[in-house]
Amino acid sequence: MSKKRALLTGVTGQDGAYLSELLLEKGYEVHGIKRRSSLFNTTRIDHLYQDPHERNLPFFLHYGDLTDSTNLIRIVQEVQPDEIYNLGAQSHVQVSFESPEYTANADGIGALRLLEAIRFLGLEKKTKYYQASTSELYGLVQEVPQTERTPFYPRSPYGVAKLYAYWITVNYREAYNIYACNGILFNHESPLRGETFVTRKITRAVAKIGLGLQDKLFLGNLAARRDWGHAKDYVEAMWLMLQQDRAEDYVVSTGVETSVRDFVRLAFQEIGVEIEFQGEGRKEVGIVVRADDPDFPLLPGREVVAIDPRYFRPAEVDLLIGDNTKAREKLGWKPTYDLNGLVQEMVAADLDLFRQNRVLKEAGFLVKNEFE
Ligand code: NDP
Ligand code: GDR
Repeated sequence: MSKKRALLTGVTGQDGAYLSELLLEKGYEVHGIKRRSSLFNTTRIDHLYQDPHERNLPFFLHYGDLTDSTNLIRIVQEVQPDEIYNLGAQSHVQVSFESPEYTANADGIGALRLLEAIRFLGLEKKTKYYQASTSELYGLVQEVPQTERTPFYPRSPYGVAKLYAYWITVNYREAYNIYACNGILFNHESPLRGETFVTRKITRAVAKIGLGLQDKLFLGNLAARRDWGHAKDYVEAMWLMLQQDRAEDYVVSTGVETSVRDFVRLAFQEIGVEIEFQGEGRKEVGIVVRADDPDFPLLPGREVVAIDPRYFRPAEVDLLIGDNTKAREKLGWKPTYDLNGLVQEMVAADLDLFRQNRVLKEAGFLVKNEFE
């Protein structure tokens, strides 16, 4: 039997990298769409992509963009995928307030373009479609925990764009009988997480503060609560959704919520540092109480966390926590990482990264920008 063929948008992102690995392990031929960039943007997948002349993994990259219909149609026609995973997006909530129209185009209409490509090319019976939907659809809390039936109330241009993508996926399933699913994924993180999302920003800062490369970590809303899982677990759920008899939508979450403030505490604990938060509102600060590990000798009383109002959002999502009962029961999926395991892996990876950079710096080979 010939290999199953998958086409991924967002292949250069966090989830694209983990999902590519998973699909290659499962024997798929994997095709990814990457954007043209003036700098290399394939760091997360370089270990999978080899020189075409030496290739041994069935992993192929195509230039493209979710805002470009003709390009998407051509790639879908060439690849004739059994499965499309639409992971590409302007995925940063705060940035969506700065670039709302672009976010709507890529994140909302992008999904429509792919679904139309399936229909236009007559692939309705062949090609299954996964839409990267999000807990940001719930936005302003209507119900706790959130399930597949909880009403949506998005709170950002990103959330609103993803709401369109969610419903157009449902609509093409019902109107044209396309096997199309929404994975309503809650926040998922990893050492590959983009540096400006809050978890990675925290673990990078903890590593750099511990190694004496940064003074302080500036954050926005410390009270926000999220349900954080590991990306490696969540890409497994994406794949499972496309292997069922019927296309349906699923919440994927851990069912445990934690505040940003507690995530900071946990991350500092990984380097043996206990911190305490003092003060209120925009004056709140995180102070070192104790530092047990001689490798990270932070002085008690030192202020290592402070608030910078620029990181507050025009409209905030206060609390997200998902009920993953349906995914557990119907997909047989469950998370294998808990929050401690996730934080441990992320801090350890960032310590490795910045230790290497420190060695390079001391030897006079500073990698530019890596300390920024
Ligand atoms: P990332 O931000 O890490 O990756 C996004 C990917 O989309 C990158 O490959 C990026 O390319 C690509 N991309 C951005 N704009 C376009 C465009 N116009 N055309 C084509 N590709 C584009 O996101 P994640 O991997 O974390 O998330 C994957 C998907 O899941 C996203 O759709 C996100 O919105 C959604 N999601 C994520 C959750 C999470 O917690 N991680 C939770 C729920 C949903 P480049 O590398 O060139 O920037
Ligand atoms: P989110 O993730 O908005 O949930 O979207 P992010 O990590 O950006 O924010 C989580 C919460 O932390 C608060 N916060 C800060 N956030 C950032 N980025 N930087 C800060 O300095 C900071 N300080 C506090 C935020 O206000 C927020 O409440 C992510 C993305 O991956 C989306 O694509 C995805 O759909 C959702 O998760 C589920």
